[in-house]
Amino acid sequence: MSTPHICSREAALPDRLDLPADFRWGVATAAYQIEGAVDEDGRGPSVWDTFAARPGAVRDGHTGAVACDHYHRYPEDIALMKGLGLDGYRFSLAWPRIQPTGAGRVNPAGLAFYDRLVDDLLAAGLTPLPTLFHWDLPQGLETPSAGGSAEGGGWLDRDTAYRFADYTALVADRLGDRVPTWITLNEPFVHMVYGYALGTHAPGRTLMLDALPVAHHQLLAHGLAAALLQERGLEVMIANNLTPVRAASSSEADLAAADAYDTLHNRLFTDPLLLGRYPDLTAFGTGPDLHGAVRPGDLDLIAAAPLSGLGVNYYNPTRVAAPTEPGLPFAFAEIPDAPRTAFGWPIVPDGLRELLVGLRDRYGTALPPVTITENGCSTTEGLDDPVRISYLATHLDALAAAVAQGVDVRGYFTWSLLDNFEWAEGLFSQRFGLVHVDFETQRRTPRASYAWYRDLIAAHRTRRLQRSRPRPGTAPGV
Ligand code: IFM
Repeated sequence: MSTPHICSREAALPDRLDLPADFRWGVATAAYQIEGAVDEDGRGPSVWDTFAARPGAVRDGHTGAVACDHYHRYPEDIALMKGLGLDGYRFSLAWPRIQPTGAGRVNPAGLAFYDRLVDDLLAAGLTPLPTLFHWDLPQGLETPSAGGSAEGGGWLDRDTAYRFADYTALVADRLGDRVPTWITLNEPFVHMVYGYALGTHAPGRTLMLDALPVAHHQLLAHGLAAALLQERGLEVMIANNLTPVRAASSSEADLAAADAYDTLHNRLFTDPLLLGRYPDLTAFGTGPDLHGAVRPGDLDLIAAAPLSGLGVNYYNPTRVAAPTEPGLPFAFAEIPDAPRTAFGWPIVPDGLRELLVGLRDRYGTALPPVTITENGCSTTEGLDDPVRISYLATHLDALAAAVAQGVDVRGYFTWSLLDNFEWAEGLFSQRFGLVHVDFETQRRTPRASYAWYRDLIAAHRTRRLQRSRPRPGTAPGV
């Protein structure tokens, strides 16, 4: 006698193709990580040029001076994207290429580069999704010239938010006729922590909790820029690195530590954007004014411009325990039994579902549609990269599970198209690309994951067509 099936097809977990018909597929990159050409055509220096030149700041002394030479090779890179059959391409604009000192004078050659890029993307059938700031602040704003504000430079200085707004307006005026949706900032949490609290990224400040005003000034910049974009009829998103936070145990102390970390990593940015207020930051030694950075009206401005989408960059969950030493109100704990990427990051695909469902449960109707603006892994594999394929496949299954649980997710942009300059890790050690880059010759070679992603997109598109075709017997005249 055969065993009865206990799991019908209908009851099976959704798979990675069970995504809405209009779901958008893409890849993501960032200017300093791929462009190179840092001294060409009038580009000014960025804080990353300065930081990478410091002995010991970046592994093996690498810099982004050449990176993937995308500035010259972008037609080849667009052809690679076209080969994937993508809907869109998320990239960032280098502010110092457009305004060499971060204020005032505009560099026509810098704008012209992004003009060409946008035109060529559109010609290849790809929707451009630019990010206005992905960490390469013009050096001129970090070290203001005489007469500039002396609050500390960069994002410690409130004035940087207003300079960002000026830059946004001029770029939107140039490209807004062809670019419908804009991402203001990439990962303001990571930029604040690594750039200003710990000093492992540019500009290399080690302020610990005194870095908190950086969060507010970035959010203020977002709010000012969002208003300008919306005045021009453009859609606005912001991309942050978010993580589901797990307590190491159900003890009160561990739960409190997990709550504190969740507040710092996730709610510090998402609450003001979606709810118009900061979470309780007393565990971090400040009130809701973030060490005096918040001025009347700022929060209204930050929340005023409705987001057309929230960009979520997901890499892994974070496990947290009560601190064992004075200082921060949490300590990091290992995630047991998880496989790891080359970076050592735990691979936990279900963390993506957990994060998305958690966001929906926390913010309810205040949560705009979500797009996964980054997800991917670094591996030590060569051209054959089954670990990357499995990472992408399992994370997309988790995404489909979140959609099945009612979360409105509109797209997925994998990090990254190319191996690239991975910040403090330099060029060679953390390879995230669907396409391998030989940094000596700049030869690009698609990995197995490139073909896998291309086929997945094609399969989803076929399903899309099948779904949009009228069912037999229902079409008019049949
Ligand atoms: O390379 C980075 C990217 O710039 C921001 N998000 C995480 C990626 C991998 O570390």
